[in-house]
Amino acid sequence: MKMLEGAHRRYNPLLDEWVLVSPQRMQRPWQGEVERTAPPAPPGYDPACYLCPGNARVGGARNPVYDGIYIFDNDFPALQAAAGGGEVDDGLLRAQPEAGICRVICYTPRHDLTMAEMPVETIAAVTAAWAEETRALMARPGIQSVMVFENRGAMMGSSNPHPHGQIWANACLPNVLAKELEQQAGYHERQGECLLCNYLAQELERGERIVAENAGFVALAPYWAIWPFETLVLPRAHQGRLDELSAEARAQLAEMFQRLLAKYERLFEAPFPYSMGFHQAPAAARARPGWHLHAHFLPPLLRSATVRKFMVGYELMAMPQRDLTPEAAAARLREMGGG
Ligand code: H2U
Ligand code: ZN
Repeated sequence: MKMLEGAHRRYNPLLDEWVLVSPQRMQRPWQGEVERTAPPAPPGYDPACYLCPGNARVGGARNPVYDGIYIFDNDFPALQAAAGGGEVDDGLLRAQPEAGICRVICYTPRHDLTMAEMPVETIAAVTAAWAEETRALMARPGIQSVMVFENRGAMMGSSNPHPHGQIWANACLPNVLAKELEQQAGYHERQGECLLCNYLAQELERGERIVAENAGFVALAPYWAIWPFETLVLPRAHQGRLDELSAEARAQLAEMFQRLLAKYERLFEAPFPYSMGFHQAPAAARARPGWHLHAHFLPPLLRSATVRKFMVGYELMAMPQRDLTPEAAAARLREMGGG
């Protein structure tokens, strides 16, 4: 396939949006420069951490002395089960109550581990908990979608290094899921095939953006990636939701996450900041059969753990732009070992 060497835009079929790519600005190869600011390793248990076993939370509750995974309702939830108050529908001024549930999931009692450092069995237990939460929350009346996500590192606004993620379940469809639904369902209605199954087949054939593969999952730098080292993790089989994965597939997902995160840590030579989230099929009837489960990893970093990319100026006002091509980013991540 042709590789465009000058400024060009690439199409994101999941969002029906374009990204500006300017490879001519990256003439020089990767210099491997690293500004080391590795913070001191945190302790295994931190008496001041609101997520460690046995500790008091900010909201007043106390965590049990848990020894596996611990999940609780967020003490400061952005969504509330009983949102009320009626609608505002006044010309261009519109508002609707938004009901939902926010949960916090601690992956392990160990305060000091990153997911890259956890045994694959521990990550597999986390994938089982994500699946169970998805099943239980989707079964609640009125819930449209369950978003499993993680903010890691102070740069992404996560104040606490304790390995944890969040789960938000909404009664309305969040913006990004609404766009992905339109795109995936629309593609399936037109072509009679799955957008991401077809995309994955094309990427596997080309190979140049593949980062890692195992029997069940593929991690790749999407053709239309916005963030320098953005990746997409896809099941090879057409699956819609986390709770539809077999135990074997969940173990494969855990292995893929461990491998991908270890690559990122080697690339940046430090535990690195990122946002990760699963896009799983919402309850809407239109979501099936076109929706293909996937996870996005969006690290804000450019060259090292301290050089970040900001989405500002033209990117904030017009469209996202990148210099490093996704092909070059995938090659860097592939080189980081662990295949
Ligand atoms: P991050 O994943 O961005 O670090 O956020 C942690 C969440 O933990 C955040 O949503 C919640 C915050 O509301 N939290 C509690 O539920 N209880 C606490 O005692 C502190 C933080
Ligand atoms: Zn802790």
